[in-house]
Amino acid sequence: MKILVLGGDGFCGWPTSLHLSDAGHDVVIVDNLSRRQIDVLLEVQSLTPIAPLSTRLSTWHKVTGKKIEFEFLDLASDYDQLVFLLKKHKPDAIVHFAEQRAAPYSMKSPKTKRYTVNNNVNGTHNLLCALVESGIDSHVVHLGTMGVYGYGWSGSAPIPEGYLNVKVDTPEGEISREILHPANPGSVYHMTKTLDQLMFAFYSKNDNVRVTDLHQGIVWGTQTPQTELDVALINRFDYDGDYGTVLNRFLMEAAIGYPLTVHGTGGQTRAFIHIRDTVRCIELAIKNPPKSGEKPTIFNQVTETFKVKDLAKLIADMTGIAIKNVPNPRVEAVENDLVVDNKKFLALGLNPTTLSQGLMDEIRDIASKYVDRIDKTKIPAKSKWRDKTTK
Ligand code: NAD
Ligand code: USQ
Repeated sequence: MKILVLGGDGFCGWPTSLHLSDAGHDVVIVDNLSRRQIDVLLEVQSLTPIAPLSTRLSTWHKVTGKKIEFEFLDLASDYDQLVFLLKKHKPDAIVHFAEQRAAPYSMKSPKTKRYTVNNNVNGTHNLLCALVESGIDSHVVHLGTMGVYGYGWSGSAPIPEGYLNVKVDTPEGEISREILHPANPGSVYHMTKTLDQLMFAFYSKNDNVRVTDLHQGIVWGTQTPQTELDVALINRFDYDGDYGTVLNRFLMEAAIGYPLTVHGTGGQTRAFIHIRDTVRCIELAIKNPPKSGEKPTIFNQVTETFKVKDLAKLIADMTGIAIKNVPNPRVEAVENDLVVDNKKFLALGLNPTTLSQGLMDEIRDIASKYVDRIDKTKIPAKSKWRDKTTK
């Protein structure tokens, strides 16, 4: 298949591009390299030494003989170029990762809030609009988030895969309906993902665009079999207070003996998936597209759920590192339970990597190896959800 990977230079996009290329697909990466630019602005760098994209691509060619093309394009603003690109490549599938994905960064300032909305909402809408204008019938596989649902407001009822069956009282009696699960975002970033899913619902209904929306949990780990083939193929690892996600931050902190930064009580339960499973799920989604005219297919792309404090305890027990409960910069529930239905990927053959299998390897092979690259001043999470002057 011909596959465009939008955001193919990023943490999930790079290993996915290699995985799909390795599986024999003809892959084209589309990216504006904004993630690398944000690192420059934040004066931080990936814990792992990531190579420039041209080096990544030439190394992949040298090591495997396979070619991945690159198109530099800003999805949120280069609309005419996008239409041209779709007509040129006529992709069978488009994997859409190209969004600003950090909740803390999205809450940092009015500027980053507006950037996140403009970038993410315009990017997704441009893609859908350009597909209709170009007449190209590609299957869009979008990376959404578990955070569109909120985290566990339905108590012990598992969060379904996208749609909820509800009963509606009418004068003629009760009727049953299937609706998109109510949106309950916890940050400006998560809000953009709830807007994405409305755009998908509209464009699939109105224009028969075929969409799969993957509501993914927090991705942990770094490497896949393909990124391990050469050091120039290494994946990025974000550890800073804006882009570092909780489990990878704890692994980095354990490697340098920095007390594990648990926000508040650590009673927040979240869903997780290893990067190796992310790339497999995306391939499974590409192989199982919805039919033209069908509503978007939604998968919950998660393999396990954990409370933050239990993750910290697990790593503290393994390494002897202390835990430090720091004031929570976010507005979020002090404690929540989270039960998630993930039957669809399991039914398609996903064999999940569990946390216990990879934690120590990750500390040894990645976090400890690159400790010299860590700037400790970048570890604290400083982006606050609410200004001190507001209630
Ligand atoms: P990332 O920031 O590492 O990668 C995103 C890539 O998209 C970057 O290479 C960036 O340069 C590019 N990009 C951003 N805006 C663009 C634009 N307007 N035009 C072209 N390229 C653009 O993020 P990631 O961790 O790889 O996440 C990828 C997707 O998966 C995101 O949409 C994110 O919301 C979703 N997701 C990530 C996680 C996670 O834990 N990392 C979990 C759930 C969902
Ligand atoms: N947390 C800590 N200590 C830390 C960092 C985070 O206790 O040092 C806590 C946070 O307060 C939060 C939880 O850990 O309760 C998760 O935070 P996170 O930064 O790991 O994850 P989040 O902000 O939810 O975002 C990440 C990705 C995002 C993706 C989302 C999936 O950055 O792109 O959409 O995970 S999900 O969480 O399932 O919505």
